[in-house]
Amino acid sequence: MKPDLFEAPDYYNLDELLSDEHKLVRQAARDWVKRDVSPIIEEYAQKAEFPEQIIKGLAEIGAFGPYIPEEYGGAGLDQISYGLIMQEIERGDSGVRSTASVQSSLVMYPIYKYGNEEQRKKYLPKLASGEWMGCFGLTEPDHGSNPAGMTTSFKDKGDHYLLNGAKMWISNAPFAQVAVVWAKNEEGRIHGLIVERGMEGFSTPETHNKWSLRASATGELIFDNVKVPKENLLPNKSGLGAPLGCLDSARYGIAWGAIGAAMDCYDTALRYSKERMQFGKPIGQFQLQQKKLAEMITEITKAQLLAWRVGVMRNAGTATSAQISMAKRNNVDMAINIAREARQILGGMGITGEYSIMRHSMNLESVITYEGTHDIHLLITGLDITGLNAFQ
Ligand code: TGC
Ligand code: FAD
Repeated sequence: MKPDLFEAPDYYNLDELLSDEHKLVRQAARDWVKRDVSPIIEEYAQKAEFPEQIIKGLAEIGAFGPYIPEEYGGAGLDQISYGLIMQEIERGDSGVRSTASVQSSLVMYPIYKYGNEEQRKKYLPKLASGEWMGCFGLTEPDHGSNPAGMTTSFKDKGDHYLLNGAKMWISNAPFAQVAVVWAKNEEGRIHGLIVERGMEGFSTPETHNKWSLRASATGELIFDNVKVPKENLLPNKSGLGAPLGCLDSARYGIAWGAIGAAMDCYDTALRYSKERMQFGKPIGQFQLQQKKLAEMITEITKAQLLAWRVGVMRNAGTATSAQISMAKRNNVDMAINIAREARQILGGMGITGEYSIMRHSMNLESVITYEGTHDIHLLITGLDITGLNAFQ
């Protein structure tokens, strides 16, 4: 792969909206991606393997629990810093950002928000340091967009719960020590349970043959009469709103992360367009290529403003789920379109692993599907503005 020459675009001087702390946090993440991710990521994506050696670095840049209070091992940062960290990581690779998103928003967040003090103290510091990795089990083979229909269930057996069922498409599953699993009790109410690797009847087979997110490990969670200690139930929230509340946090991170992937594609294509000569001119001098590049920077700038504004509202505690959905949907769509256009600017070279664009493009096919598909987020906006439910 070519050396990482990335220079971040900032067409509207949006840095003026950031504090010194935001810029420091971003710089640390950016430096780390250049040093520890860019040189190895193509090779790991090609061999479809998660680079476990990056876990320590992710913890050091504050990517595990950026907004979790420091007393639990988190970085105690605000939502803009969290977003900027996700942007920088996904600039390197969406799969690496997935690992961080899941650990922070889908494992640490529910334990922090819905767990008791004992659970927070037991799990959060180890998850923040990367000593333990976590995964989040909501999706099932027959219930993806409609998680309310889940069939994974648990029964109260007096001194423990007995868990049965299966989850599918679970990021980090093959190596996670801890799984936050959503399952129904005997009354059909959804609860979160912390399941640990090593519990009898719990297995995590890896999902192979992915053409997308190849540097992220994906797997299933199988529960065959797993005895879960009663103290592993998250006591402070139940119902579908509990897992969906975690998704708000992760979807917000993705809205920023997608900007990173788009920036990387744009920056690569811009540089290439000034170096690649055809018909005696740099291809960037042709209007057709300029149109692509000009539209890319316009869309990136709009996406940056959207993400920043949602971040401000999240800091104030006023962002609605529907507002977050709009940002996730818009920004991922923006990134996938930019990846496609940028790939064309590179001609044949664009399909090779010499450049990051094709990898981003393939990764974004997962990003536009997980955490709620492109369609589902549109329907969330539709419901919000009309008051009419078009899901069912
Ligand atoms: P609905 O009746 O609308 O809602 C049920 C209850 O949940 C509440 N709620 C929310 N709460 C917090 N945050 C949200 N975003 C919420 N959305 C809804 C709602 O108020 C209600 O509460 P209550 O108290 O009245 O019961 O539920 P529905 O069954 O009609 O479904 C709505 C729908 C389709 C929008 C929802 O199911 C959905 O978002 N589906 C998409 C599923 C999804 O996003 N799955 C993601 C799995 S995790 C993942 O992909 C990780 S990838 C990670 C990585 O690698 O980065
Ligand atoms: P389906 O729900 O079957 O949807 C298929 C198509 O139908 C989509 O186009 C969808 O938009 C459309 N559709 C569905 N319902 C409607 C409707 N009401 N109206 C109109 N169109 C509709 N899940 C986890 O729980 N944890 C994870 O860590 C995780 N990681 C993932 C990693 C990867 C790489 C991938 C690909 C997925 C991951 N997921 C995870 C699962 C992901 O959240 C689901 O794939 C996603 O929610 C969609 O579900 P589905 O794949 O079952 O598609």
